Formats: sequence, structure tokens, C-alpha cells
Amino acid sequence: MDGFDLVVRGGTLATAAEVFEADIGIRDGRIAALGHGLGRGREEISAKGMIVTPGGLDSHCHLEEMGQDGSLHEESFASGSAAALAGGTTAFICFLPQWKGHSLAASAPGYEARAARSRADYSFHQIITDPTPEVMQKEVPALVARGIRSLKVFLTYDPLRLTDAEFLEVLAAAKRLGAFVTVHCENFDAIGWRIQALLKAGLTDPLQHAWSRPPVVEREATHRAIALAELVDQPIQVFHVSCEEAAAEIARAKGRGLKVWGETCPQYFTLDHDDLTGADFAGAKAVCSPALREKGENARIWRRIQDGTLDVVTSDHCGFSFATQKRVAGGSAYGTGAAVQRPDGTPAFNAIPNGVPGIETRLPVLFSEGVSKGRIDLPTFVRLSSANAAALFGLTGRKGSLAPGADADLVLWDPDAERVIRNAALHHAIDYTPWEGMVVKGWPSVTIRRGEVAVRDGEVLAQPGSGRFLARGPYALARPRGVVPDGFDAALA
Ligand code: DUC
Ligand code: ZN
Ligand code: ZN
Repeated sequence: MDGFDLVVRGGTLATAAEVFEADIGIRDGRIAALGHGLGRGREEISAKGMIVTPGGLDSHCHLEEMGQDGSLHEESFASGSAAALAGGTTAFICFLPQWKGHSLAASAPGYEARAARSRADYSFHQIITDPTPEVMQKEVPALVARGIRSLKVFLTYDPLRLTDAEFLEVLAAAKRLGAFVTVHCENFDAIGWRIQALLKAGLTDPLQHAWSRPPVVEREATHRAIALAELVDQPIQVFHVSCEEAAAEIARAKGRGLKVWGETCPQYFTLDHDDLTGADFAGAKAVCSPALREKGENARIWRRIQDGTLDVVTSDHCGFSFATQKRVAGGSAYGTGAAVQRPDGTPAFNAIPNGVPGIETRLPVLFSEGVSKGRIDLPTFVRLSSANAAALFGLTGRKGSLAPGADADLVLWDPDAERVIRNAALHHAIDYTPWEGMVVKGWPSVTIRRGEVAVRDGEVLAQPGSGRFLARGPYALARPRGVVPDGFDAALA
């Protein structure tokens, strides 16, 4: 047999199932062998004292996303993917927008060409805001045939949200096509009602963003999304779960054998209401939806990570800088209602674009708060950071794995390295991080993407355009259970 292109030697390997010592032999961008004393490679990297995990798969991030209103996520594919790689993420799934009243083809022109500037491997979820027969019967099937096999729907935000009837149409179409559905669960009308009351009462600070959408609005929409998915018999993932009330709905669904999975993000197990306050409008930096919760909720999210209710940790990375977007009343697709300007020029809470940047910090924060603090073991870290997302989105065998045949996406973690997170040292294009000053233990010192060293000691070596589009074929997990009420399958009628 030919030698290896690269051998990563002497590391402690962590997979979704176990931890063991081995060398990794890499050939043609794939893992070719695992074992002790492997033959030499043209290039060798010592992983002594390091933990080697599969490269991260961030299955929820927003890059260069263009809103219908002209708003733009500032993060480019080149900068966002550099940040991803520096933080140990070798592949991500971001979003193809649909503008309401537009075909998929006419929404966000040129988006896929811009995505080709990525340095990390990438795929897309297709956002559906307007499920017309033309879109669902012609465009979505064509998309699925091209390997874009997951849809995202919003139950809140104007003009993104779907009515329940529209959501059912999307679930049914996904079922017919073998596509997966992801859902943003919050009750639109309840949020709008509270926003109006808060504004009328003159309560306009960033903290009131959280007051406008308390856990009950997330719990109600999570319950409804699960019920409608059960009615259709369509597998779903509930995105960005922020609280126990919503997580309990997912746990109950899982207990009943439904194909329902849950995602959370580092902001929901590390930040809280305190981060929504502070001088000079600083609380706007932590405005995201669902909102940050009261103290104590972080620990409940950890418990739901530990008991397996929440399967995946993503960043939900959003490219809204503080100076240019969060602090100015401009509005965004990810805001709710007309922009109300306050006397000092800052926007009322409802017009602050929702979302925080975290594509680079996702894994260091999860490693530090999870593994280093003893909350989760290494296999759980691997499941949360890559393997479960690979299973949910049809990438098992290619991503999230150290088995021979998988893409050679690896991260060499120095488990003892202590770092202070500083925005100045991050690679994203955003002017702040909500984790500024946080001390983390455990840091990705080398990231390897398809057998090439993409980042070494913070220096990004992978070039824009070197990432590959990941087409995704049919897979078992997205298949319905075959259980519909009364044996009548309305999706197929
Ligand atoms: N939901 C998302 O999924 N991303 C950005 C903001 C939001 O509310
Ligand atoms: Zn969302
Ligand atoms: Zn998102």
C-alpha cells in the first residue's frame, strides 16, 4: 500500500463512542487508517498530549445572509469560515433565504456563488417563508435533488413566519421528498402583543427584549411544532432551545418515540439576563431569539444536554456588529416591528437585530464549560459538536467521525491551554463577542480540513474558495416513522 500523505501521531482520539490512543493515517483527504506505529507520512504532526476530535460541524449559522428589507449579515463567507476553522469547525450549514412573494431562485441572487468563497466545507438549509404550490412542488424538489435536503421555518418574525397551515404544507412536502425540517419556535402573536404593551409603558431597554418573549411563548410554539410534525409524521429538529420549558416538550416527544431532536447554543448555557444590561447600550450585544433567560436557566440547559434531550450545540452565528447594526435603529428581518428610536438615537429593544456572533467561540466554550469543568465527557462533546449534526443532516460517514473513509477533518485540542477570549484575537468580521474576557481551558491548536492543515496556532492557512459544497443524499434518520392518525396519510393524499 502507498504511504500516507499525513500522519497525526500519538494523540488521544475521541469519537462519539469512545476515547483511545492511536495514530491517524490520512490519504487523499480521507482517514485511511487508525492504529499504533503506522508507517510514515509525507508530513507528520505530533499529537502527543493532545486530544484529537473530529472537526466540528456547525449546523446552524448565518453568513452573508441578505434580508428582504436590504439588511445584511456582515459576516462574509471568507471571514466566517476563517473564524469557524480557527475555532475547530471544519464544516457548517448556513441558510439560503426565501424572500416572501419571491421564488427561491429570485431570493438572494448570487448567494451560492458567494458561499463558494468559503474556506470550510458547507451546505445549506433552505428557509421557506412563502410555501406556494410552485415553490413546494417545483423548486423544493429540484433543490433536494441537488443535495439541499433540509428546510428551515420560522413560527415568528414578520415577514419570515409561517401560519400553522403553511407550516403543515412544508412538513407534508418534506415528508414526500425525504427532506428534514428545522423550526424556530416562538409564538408570533404573543410576542407582538407584549411588545406593544412594553413600548406603550415606555419600557424600551435591551432587557425588555427578553420580557417580550418569555419562556412560555417558546414552550407553546415548541409544543405546537411537535404536535403538527406528529400529525404529518415528519422528523424535525427544534432550533436554539433556550429554556427548560421548551426542552421538556422535546423530552416528552422523545419519550413517546417521535422523531424530534433539540438544538441549543452556548449563549443559552453561559449567558443570562445580566448580559442584557450594562452601560452604553451594551445589553444589545446579547439580544438574540429565543432570548437569554433568568439566572438558573443555564444549569437547566446543561441538565438537558446531559440527559440527551438536546442533541446538538450550534453557534447560530449572526453577523450584526454593535456599532453598525445593534446600536442603530435600522431594523432587520431578525427584529420585530417598526424601529422606534430613543432620544439618544439607540433603537427600542424590538428593533435590535437578533443574534450573536459565535462561530469561532462555539467549541472552545463548549469544551471548557463542558469537558474541562466535568459536565460532559469527550464522546458527548463529539456528539454535540459534530456527530449528531452529521446524523441529523445526512453527513454520517463523511463528517463527525474518525473512522477510515471519513473526511480527514480533525482538531488537535490542547486540553491544558488557558485563554482569555478577546474579540481582537478572533477571526470573524464582527466588532464584539458576547464572551469578551471569559477564561476558557482547552483550545484548538491545529485544525485539519480534508487532510490539510487549515489552522495552526491561530494562523488560518486555508484559502477562500478551498471549502467544498456538501451535497446530501437520502438518509434513514429523515424517514418518517410510518405512524399517522387513523392510518390516513394526509401528506400523500
Ligand atoms: N433565529 C435564528 O435562527 N437566527 C437568527 C435569529 C433568530 O431568531
Ligand atoms: Zn431561529
Ligand atoms: Zn439562526
